[in-house]
Order: sequence, then C-alpha cells, then structure tokens
Amino acid sequence: MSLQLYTCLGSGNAYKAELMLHLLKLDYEEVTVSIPKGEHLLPEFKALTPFGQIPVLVDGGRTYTDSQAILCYLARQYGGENADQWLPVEPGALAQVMRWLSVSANEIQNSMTLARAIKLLRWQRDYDGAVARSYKLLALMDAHLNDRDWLAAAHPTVADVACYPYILLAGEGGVDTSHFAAVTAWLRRVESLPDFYPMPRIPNLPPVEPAPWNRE
Ligand SMILES: N[C@@H](CCC(=O)N[C@@H](CS)C(=O)NCC(=O)O)C(=O)O
Repeated sequence: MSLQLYTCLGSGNAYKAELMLHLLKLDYEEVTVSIPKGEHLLPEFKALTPFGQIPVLVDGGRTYTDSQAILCYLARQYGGENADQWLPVEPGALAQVMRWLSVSANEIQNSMTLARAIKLLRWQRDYDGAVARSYKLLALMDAHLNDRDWLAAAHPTVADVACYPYILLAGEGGVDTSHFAAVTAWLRRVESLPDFYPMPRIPNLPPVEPAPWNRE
C-alpha cells in the first residue's frame, strides 16, 4: 500500500481526508499544493484531476477525487472490521450517511465554508446570505443532535468526519457556533475519537468579528 494525499494548508476538504487517514491509522505521504500560488492550476495537477481541486488521493496508481468520495473509499477499503461502522452498506443505514455527506458537500459548503472564503480569501460573494444560511443550518443540526451523539448512526461514521471540519472552522468566517450546545458537544465528541488528528491551522489569521447569530 502506498497512499499519497494532495493537500493545501487551510483546506477543510483536504483535512476531511487527513482526519480519516489518521482515524484508520494509515500511513500516507502528504503532497502540498498551494492554491494561493495557483499550483492547483498547473498542467501536472490538472492531469491528476481536471477539476483542479484539493484533495486528491492516489492509492497504488489509482486516483480518487472529492473529499466525500475519498472518505467512502478509505472507509470501505481500509476500515477492516470497522468498515461497516464507518460506512454501512445496508440500504437504510447507507441512506442516512449519504444524507449527511450531501449536507457536507452542499449546505455546509454554501454557508460556513463560503462565509470563511469571503473573509479569508476575499471572495466577492453575498456574506450576509452565507451567514444566514450558516445559522439556519446550525439550528437544524443542533436540533438533530439534541437527542443523539452522532449525525447518521448510533456511532461515528464518515458523515461526522465530512461535516466536522467546516463547522469547526466556522469562526474564521465570523459564524459563532457557541450558541449551539448540541453542535458544540458533537464537535468535542469527534475530537475525543481514538487517533483524532487536529487540523493544521493557518497561523496568524486576522481576527474576524462574529456575525450576530440571529441576523437574517
Ligand atoms: N467537492 C470537492 C470540493 C473541493 C474544493 O472545493 N477544494 C478547494 C480547496 S478546499 C479547491 O481545490 N479549490 C480550488 C478550485 O476549486 O479551483 C470536495 O469535497 O473535495
């Protein structure tokens, strides 16, 4: 086995894959691609993935792209006796996990991830809209987690790994998660998993004023 993960410092999507690799106790080589320097647009990276996006996992000559897809691949390929825990294949249980993988790729990406990109990367997009969607989603997740420990099952799954990074990073976009007690408890629960790997954070980020949580 020889695993290579293409990452970029600050990428929550890359961190999803890194966290899963650690939770599964897998060795891997990290290849850093600097998005600020435009290295993701170079022909050699585009040859790996025409989408030009981080993360990319290479395993024995095969290439896997999209953080959610990489989590699924790692869980089933390397989850061993816990593969069915991380990513069940029983249709009903699988649908529950897929539901939250979709939230990670859509609702989270278009709310907290976007608010953070507007603040950190100066994306010219509607900040108030991204903040409003963030708080709406946090309220939904808080209600969902109120009477359960994990998003998609009675135990952790790839859904928790997929949703964790950008909820953790919400503050960098001015979204304050501290009002959401069940979400906050779930973040700490993820962090207490055996072999949890904390996200390498961008040093010296300028502080971002928290947006009021009830703004619409
Ligand atoms: N759906 C993809 C999105 C990946 C993504 O947007 N990656 C960002 C870094 S966090 C990126 O590579 N951006 C550069 C670009 O899209 O040009 C995934 O979940 O992996």
